[in-house]
Amino acid sequence: MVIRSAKFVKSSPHIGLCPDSDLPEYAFIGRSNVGKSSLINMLTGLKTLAKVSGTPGKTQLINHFEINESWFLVDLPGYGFAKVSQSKREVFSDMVTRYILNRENLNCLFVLIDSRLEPQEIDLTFINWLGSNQIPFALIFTKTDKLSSASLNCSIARFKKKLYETWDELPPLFTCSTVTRIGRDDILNYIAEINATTGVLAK
Ligand SMILES: Nc1nc2c(ncn2[C@@H]2O[C@H](COP(=O)(O)OP(=O)(O)O)[C@@H](O)[C@H]2O)c(=O)[nH]1
Ligand SMILES: [Mg+2]
Repeated sequence: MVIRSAKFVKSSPHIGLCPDSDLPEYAFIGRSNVGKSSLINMLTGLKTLAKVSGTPGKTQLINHFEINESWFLVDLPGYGFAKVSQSKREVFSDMVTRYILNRENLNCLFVLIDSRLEPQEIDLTFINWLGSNQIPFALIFTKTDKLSSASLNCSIARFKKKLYETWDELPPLFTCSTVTRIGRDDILNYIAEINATTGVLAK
C-alpha cells in the first residue's frame, strides 16, 4: 500500500470526543517507550507526525491520524507505568479500556512488544484481557535492530511459548524496526487486506 497522505486529526481525552467517523481504524498500544509513536512515523513516512518521546508515559491522549483520506491510525497512551501498589485494572486506564471495548470502527489493535525483553507479565495480562473480550489484535515485536537475528528468534519463541499456555491459536505476528524499516510493508499490507474486507478500496 502506498501512503499518499497522512494528517493529524485530533487528540481526544476520551472515546466520546474521538472523531465521529466510521472509517476503518487501527490503533497501536503497548508499554510506554516500546516504540508506538516511532512506528506510526515509520509507517506514514513522516518523521514528526506522532510525538516520539524520550520520557516514558507522556502521551495521555488518543491521537487520530487520517491516512489516504480513507482510514485512521491511532496512537494510544502506553501502559505499565502505574505504581506497584495499584491494581491491574488501574494499570490499563479507563480511557484506554473504554476506547478498546467501545470503538466500533476499530478493526485491529496492534500490541507492541519490546523484542529485547523477557515476556512481561503486563503484556500477557493485557493480551489475555483482549482475548476474553474478543478484540481483534495482532502483535508487533519492536526494536529488532537492537538484537541479532538469533536472539530475536529466541525472544519470539519464548513469547509464543507463554501465549500457548493460554491460547490455542496465535494472533498474526509482525516484527519491526524503525531503524532498518523492517516490517513496514508487512504491516501496511495487513492493514490493506483488512481495509479491503471492510469495503474500503485499496487506495
Ligand atoms: N533502536 C531503535 N529505537 C527505537 C525504535 N523504535 C523506537 N525507538 C526509540 O525508543 C524510544 C521510545 O519511542 P516512542 O516511539 O516514543 O515510544 P512510545 O512511548 O511507545 O510511543 C525513542 O527514543 C525512540 O527513538 C526502533 O525500532 N529501534
Ligand atoms: Mg508515544
